[in-house]
Amino acid sequence: MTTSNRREFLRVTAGGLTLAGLVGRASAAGAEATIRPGGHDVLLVVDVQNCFIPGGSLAVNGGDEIVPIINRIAPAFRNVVLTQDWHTPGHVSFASSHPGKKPFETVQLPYGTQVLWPDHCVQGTEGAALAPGLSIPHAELIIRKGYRQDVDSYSAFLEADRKTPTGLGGYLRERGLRHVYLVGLATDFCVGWSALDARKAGFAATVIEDATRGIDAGGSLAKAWADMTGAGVKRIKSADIAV
Ligand code: VGL
Ligand code: ZN
Repeated sequence: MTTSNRREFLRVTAGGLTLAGLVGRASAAGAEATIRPGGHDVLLVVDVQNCFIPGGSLAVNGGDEIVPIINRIAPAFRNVVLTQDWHTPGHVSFASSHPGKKPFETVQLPYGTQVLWPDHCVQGTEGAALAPGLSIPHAELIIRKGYRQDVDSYSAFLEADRKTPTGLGGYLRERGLRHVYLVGLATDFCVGWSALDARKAGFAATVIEDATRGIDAGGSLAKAWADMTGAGVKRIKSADIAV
């Protein structure tokens, strides 16, 4: 290293330290947003529907609180896909379709154990509509799921028989979208299952934690986070996204 090179090196290093100090202060104040979504990233907004917010038939606590958070970060994503839970009347996942059964009990179906729910998100009803105030005009696709009478679908990728694709995986792949950022309802069902299936299908997956809320039936929320962490799903906060 020549003397002038060394002087330049020291100057840059000193500058770097000053910058690091500033960044450190910003992050101590909680103001550091490090993630800038790009052309291979997609925001997947799961089931932000009337049924799942307070006042709805399968209300998730605080479900309405995520709407302004999602509205704030959505413009940072060039690509946004929404999902809608979209059941037939008398759907197999409804407790009302199983005489003697109550919501949150289970039944055995040909594809395995099914949790039974209050009637919710019936096709074309007000309950199935997107939550009021959700504002993502540039969203490109709405994937509907759970529309077959005898099969539920928590996941946006694969129905509950675990073999029928919704088409979302193919759509994302064809469009070169590789990293799925998930928000919406509910953390421990549709968001969690979608994140796990995204990983299984070879996508990177990140849940934006404060833009989700859980149902938490019988420890399901802790289990969902453990399963997601084990599968390599990342967990961030909305403040980490540069908007
Ligand atoms: C959901 C239960 C039943 C969800 C949908 O969106 O998480 N949960 N149907
Ligand atoms: Zn459902």
